[in-house]
Parts: sequence; C-alpha cells; structure tokens
Amino acid sequence: MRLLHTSDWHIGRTFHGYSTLDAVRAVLGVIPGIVREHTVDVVVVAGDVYDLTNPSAHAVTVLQETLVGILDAGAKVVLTSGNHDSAVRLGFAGPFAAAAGLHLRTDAADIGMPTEIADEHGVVDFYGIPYLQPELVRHLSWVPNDARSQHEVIEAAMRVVRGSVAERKAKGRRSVVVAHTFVAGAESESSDSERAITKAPLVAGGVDAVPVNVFDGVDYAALGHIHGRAELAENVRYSGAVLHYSFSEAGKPRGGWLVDLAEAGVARTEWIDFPVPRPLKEIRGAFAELLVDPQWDPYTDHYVRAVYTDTNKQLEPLQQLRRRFPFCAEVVNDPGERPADSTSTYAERVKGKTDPQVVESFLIDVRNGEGPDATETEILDDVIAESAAEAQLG
Ligand SMILES: [Mn+2]
Repeated sequence: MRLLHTSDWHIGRTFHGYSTLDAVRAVLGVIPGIVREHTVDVVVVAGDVYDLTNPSAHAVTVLQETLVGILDAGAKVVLTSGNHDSAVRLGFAGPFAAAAGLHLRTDAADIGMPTEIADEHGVVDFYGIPYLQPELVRHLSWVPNDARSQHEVIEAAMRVVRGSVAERKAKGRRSVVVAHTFVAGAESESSDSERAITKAPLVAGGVDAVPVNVFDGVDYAALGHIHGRAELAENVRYSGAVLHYSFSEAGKPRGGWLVDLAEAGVARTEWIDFPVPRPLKEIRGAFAELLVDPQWDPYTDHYVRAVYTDTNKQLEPLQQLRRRFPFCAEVVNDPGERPADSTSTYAERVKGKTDPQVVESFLIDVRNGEGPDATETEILDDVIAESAAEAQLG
C-alpha cells in the first residue's frame, strides 16, 4: 500500500494581507496527478485542512474540488482535524463520505475505531487522532480527569490506539496513526506561523511537546501541526505545510511523503516536492539600494521581506518598495548595533543638561549616534523657544 502523507493545507489563510486561496488551489491541484503517476492508494491529511473554524465558501469549494480530484484519481482519503479546524464542521456527513472513500476522522470519541483499508497483504488500520484540546476532551472515558497538556492527552489517546493495535496485530493487521500535535524533536523545524499555537499551552518546565516514543508500536505515524518537514524516526514524520505561510519557512521544501507499507511495515519512503507558486525572499540593505540594486531583480515577483539598515526610518517604506516589489509583504528597519550605552539612569543622564542638549542626546540615542543636523537644530531651537515662552505664560 502506498500513502501520500500531507498536512497543514490551511485553505483560506491570508499571508500578510494577501489571499493565498489561488496558490493553495494550484498546489492541491497537483495531488491527483501525483496519485496517478505514483499509484498512491491513500492520501493522508494530518489536520489543519482549513485555516479557520468557519471557512469561507471559496475555501470549502477548494477543499471539495481537491477531494473529488483525489477520489477520481483512484485514491482514498484519510483526514483528521487540526487546531485550526472545527472538528464538527469538517467531519459533517462523515459516515456518508466514508462510503465514497473519504474518511473524515475528526471525532476524538472514535480514536479506538480504525478505518480499515485493504491491500494484497491484508488490512491496514488507520487511526485518526484529531487535535486534542485537553479541556474539551476530559469528559471522554480514556482521558485522565486532570489532563492539562498535549503530552498527557496524546499519551492517553495512544494508550487506546496501542490497545487496539495489539489486539489486531494477532490478526496480521498493520497500523497507521494520523495525528495533529507537537512532537518533541521537531523544534528546529518549527516556525513563526505555528509558534503561537505550539507555545500557547505552556506547562511547568517549558513547551508542551509529546515525546516521539509515544508513537512506538505503530507502523507509521503521519503527523501534522509543524510547518516544516521533519523526520523524527524512520516511521514518524511531519510533512509540513503545503505553502510557505511565514518568512521563517522561506526556502524550506514543500511537499509530501510517499510511504510504502509492505507486509512488515514501512518498506520505503520518498519525498515528493509540490510546486511553490510564489517563493519568499528576504532582502537586506540600505533603503535606496533596495529600490534600485540589480541583485534584487530576480525577486520582483516573490513575496519579499525587506530589511533596511538605514539609521533613519523611512516614510511609508512599504508603499515605496511595492513600486518595485508588488508582493512586498513586510518591511523592517534594522540599523544594527547601537553605540554602547552608559549604564546610568535616565535621570542621571539628563541632569544639568539644557533642553537642546537633552534633545540632541535623545536623537543620538535613537538614531544610532546621529545628532541633529543644521536644519533640524534650527527647527528644534524654534520649538524649544516657543515651548519655553508658553510655559512662562501658563
Ligand atoms: Mn496546527
């Protein structure tokens, strides 16, 4: 049996105000071709299918189009919900969809009941573990009443799964777990676009992550949630997101894992690249050079993060940069190291100084050592004199 493991489609996400719907539609549109070319039997989607719990009509249309394309190409689909999805909405009409080969495994109450898909060696059991929010699943019989962390709820879920796997192994069953969670060891591949979520359920002692050995005993664990590709063990992997959803993911591969399950488990894996409709690029330099330097010519159709190193902030830098880079998504001013500051307090530093001297030292401090020029001095003198006159009147 051949799987294509993907995750984190995030259909409907915006990227710095730009819609990514056309891009994600184009990328997901290549999956049916991959299914045909590589004779994929099952496409696995490990959560965060949509970006929002209440997806737009366009987003729903893109998902339907994608799933119909995959089923038409001859593969089945096993899909779980992520923290961005509404499990109930995504799982709607699940029993009917299952009849057509679309298995929506979004209900935490069902984790012990696998979807069975057969090949020439027998049956493979697919266990879907949707994103488990501890507070929302505590009522389930298999969750400890005091569970507070991802570690605790995933461990509890895997106890149920392992119990079922052990029972069925006697019958020659193989097993795949599809889970949406943060597994330790994937930190280096994590990124800004998931950091907010993975750090949210902090527990005493650090980030709440699940140790990789929680997935011992299953033939393959198809993970989602982390946006970078990661191989935590031969049979425990993240595929990462289908688009670059953050500049911290720039340049990282986008795609999915082809996984061949033979009679004794994983026999072979292969990475399949997906197209990148609009790559990300960080450019850095003096502002005036960013606007003209020919070295940036190849990136005018990229999503650009511009870092300008000038001491002075530019007026409306994004608008200026977009004349050259229409997809300039982010602009940052980073003049680098400031001159070493004295450790004295503010009160000590301004003591005995005249008002113009205070303003001058302020400018030197915030402009990387650059005090007021002649014109600025003239303006400042006027303003200070005016303010002093007002204070006397007041
Ligand atoms: Mn997620």
